[in-house]
Amino acid sequence: MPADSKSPSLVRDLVTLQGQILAQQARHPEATGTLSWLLSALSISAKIIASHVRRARLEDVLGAVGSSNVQGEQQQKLDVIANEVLLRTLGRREGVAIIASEENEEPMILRTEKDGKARYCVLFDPLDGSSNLDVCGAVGTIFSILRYDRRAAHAEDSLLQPGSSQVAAGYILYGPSTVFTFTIGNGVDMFVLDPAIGAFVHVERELRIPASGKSYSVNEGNRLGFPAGYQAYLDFAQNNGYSSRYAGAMVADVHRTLLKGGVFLYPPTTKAPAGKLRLMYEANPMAMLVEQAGGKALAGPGQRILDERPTNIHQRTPVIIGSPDEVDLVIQHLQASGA
Ligand code: AHM
Ligand code: MG
Repeated sequence: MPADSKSPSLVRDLVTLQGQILAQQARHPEATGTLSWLLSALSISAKIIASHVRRARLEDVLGAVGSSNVQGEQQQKLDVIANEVLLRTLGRREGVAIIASEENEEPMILRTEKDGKARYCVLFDPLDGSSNLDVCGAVGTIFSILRYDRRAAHAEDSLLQPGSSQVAAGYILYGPSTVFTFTIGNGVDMFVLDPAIGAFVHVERELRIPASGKSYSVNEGNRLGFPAGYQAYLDFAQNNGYSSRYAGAMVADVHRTLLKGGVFLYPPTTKAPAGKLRLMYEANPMAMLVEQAGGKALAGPGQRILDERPTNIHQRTPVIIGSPDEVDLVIQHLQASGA
């Protein structure tokens, strides 16, 4: 029976993550397929981590391991599991030269032969927002891919590139659905895992963030420790009908901001004067995604996150990220207060 607009169809026009990656690769005849292979490793890792997250209570892997990570923060059992999954899955791909994880003090230098096939460094936060796990809240994985610089004097120096050099970046949100969002620098694509067929299905092509949105996302419990400009912005937002939305997991908060508009903030505080979030594992990849979707990502007035020059792979940065009009409003308040 010919399909018409009224008859419901059981067979959707499915584009999977794998299909989309191969289609993008085909548009670049010079491509070797190495990046596609990495993205496919990330998608397999995402499916494995999603299944652990879903079964966490049943597998008795909730709670802390009792150790701290390099940031001095309590590691959850699932932080360790997600880290292992990514290290193993990516570590086997011969295109990967170096892996750096928020959970490991030192990067893993895997393959650095000058004439070898290794071309990329992969950095990730394996399970962002993991303190949400115990209460069945959303968590995520964030990744950033940099080109491996064979000319660097020390292999690790290859990692210390500004975010503007990222080749690809993305996140996986483990929520009511598992969502895979990424960019290779030509727009943002979004996929949702269809558990019935075990594949990520394309749901958004060239996603655009709304130009504005009356919603701010920040841990207001820290408000008294924020610089005056942030407090002035919050006064402005509250006097102008804004909603407050904060999941406590950057992936969930940035995901909502990308779809609905608004601004996500992690300001400097008196306790953490450089902010809490990590430049290379969290801020850079999210900044690339949001800019690719038409948004803005700054650390302060005139400080584009993607232009920050890292000196340490674990360094932190303040984050003001979201709809362009809303980021501008925050910056105006920071400038007015002399911040
Ligand atoms: P994590 O990587 O240790 O999970 O910490 C990062 C998380 C972000 O996902 C979230 O935005 C922020 O920390 C929440 O911090 P806070 O509890 O201070 O609001
Ligand atoms: Mg994190």
